[in-house]
Amino acid sequence: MFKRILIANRGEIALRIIRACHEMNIEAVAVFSEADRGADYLRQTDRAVCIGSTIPKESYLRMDRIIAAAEVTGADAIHPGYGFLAENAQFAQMCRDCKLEFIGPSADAMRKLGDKASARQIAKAARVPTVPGSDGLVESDEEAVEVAESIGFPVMIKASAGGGGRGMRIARDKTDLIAALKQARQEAAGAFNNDAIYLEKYIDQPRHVEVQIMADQSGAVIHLYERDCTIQRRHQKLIEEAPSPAIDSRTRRDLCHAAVKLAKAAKYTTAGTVEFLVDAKGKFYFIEVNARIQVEHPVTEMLTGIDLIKLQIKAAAGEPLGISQRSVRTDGHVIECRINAEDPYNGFRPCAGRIEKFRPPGGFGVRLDSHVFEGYKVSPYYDSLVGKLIVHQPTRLEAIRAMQRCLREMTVEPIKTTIPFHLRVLEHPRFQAGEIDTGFIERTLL
Ligand code: MV4
Repeated sequence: MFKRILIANRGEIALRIIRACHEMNIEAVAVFSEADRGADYLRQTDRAVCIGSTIPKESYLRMDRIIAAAEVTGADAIHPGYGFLAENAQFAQMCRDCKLEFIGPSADAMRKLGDKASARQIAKAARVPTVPGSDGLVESDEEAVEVAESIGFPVMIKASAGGGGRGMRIARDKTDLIAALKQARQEAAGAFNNDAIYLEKYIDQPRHVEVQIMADQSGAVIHLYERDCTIQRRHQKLIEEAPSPAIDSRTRRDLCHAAVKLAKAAKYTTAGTVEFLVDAKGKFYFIEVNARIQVEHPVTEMLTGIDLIKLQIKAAAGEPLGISQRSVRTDGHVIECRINAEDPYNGFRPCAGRIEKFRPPGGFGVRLDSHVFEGYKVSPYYDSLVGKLIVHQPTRLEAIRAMQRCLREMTVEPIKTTIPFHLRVLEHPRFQAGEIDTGFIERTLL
């Protein structure tokens, strides 16, 4: 097992990883930017090293400084958390070249899955259902028209280097398609330095359901069931829950089995998430893989009673998972609300500033993953997450009620937060009935 892990991240996820390390008797080394100097969570670490100025490019994205910090502190592994360098295959390779274990999959698996057209082909070859579309990249306008006419309009043009909703465009007919292809290529070239694109049939009003997987280095892969992340705004998730209210037990079995098949085909190791779209009929289609631990991982932890960060570290250290698929059981229903420092009445504009009053909620089945406290200054330079509120109850209705109670109990002042918006979603009859799709927020509440 590792002796000392360097955490190449900040905020709530850094604290989450520090806690897991200490429970495993592993020392935790933090890196921090000038903006995070003096932050409370840094006091929980055994060492903390400043790696640069406030802007991410000069600190949390500086691979050279992070590796240097690991070397001078004698760390034997690096945990990237989510965001920043978590899905950077070059960084993963650099760590391993420096004899530092990167807590994540191999650089090779990351590259193959990070390229969406390539991930689609791996899925197809493994007989995992994919959205009907092009066989790999589309190389010309003629090919795009041919594919679109065979699958039928509307179609979605996606950047192969994109993901998470970046670099997508809908085309409703042939004229639309020609113009959209050009724009999509230009955008992709600008945003990702890669103009490769592929085509998919447009799925109308889908739900977003993802499967948590964990794989050790001997080829054993388990799934830890699904999370439903359909409640999003502009590709930012707001609420996640499990089990998904949208799928029956047969679909669940097939979905989870598909995710495991894909992970095996890609020789995936450690923690990952396989994303699917679920259409109005309940049919599912693979869309992409997230090669990291995700923000919403606590939903699965509460549902299964399994600490995913500890399991991820174990897998990265080359140990067997020690958990069989049969022993993964789910219990009740879990809902998570992301509490962001944003003004929901003003286009979700980020609201940085000092938290003067902070009262966390509590009670039965309540978990708050947060690094903030009274006196904490929310920085405008980083994502605006101030905490994740997770409730665990026997049924979905009880979970909704408990979440409403917690959101009313919680106080974060004077900065604006998404708390009142969450209350509006939770009280909506359509949300309560589980009748939602990815357009719900925009159509119903904005
Ligand atoms: C789609 C789609 C409809 N049809 N692909 C957006 C995020 C990225 N992971 C995939 N996304 C979508 N891909 C096809 N072929 C609709 C979306 C989509 C979406 C997906 C999940 C959650 C929220 C969404 C919001 C808008 C669009």
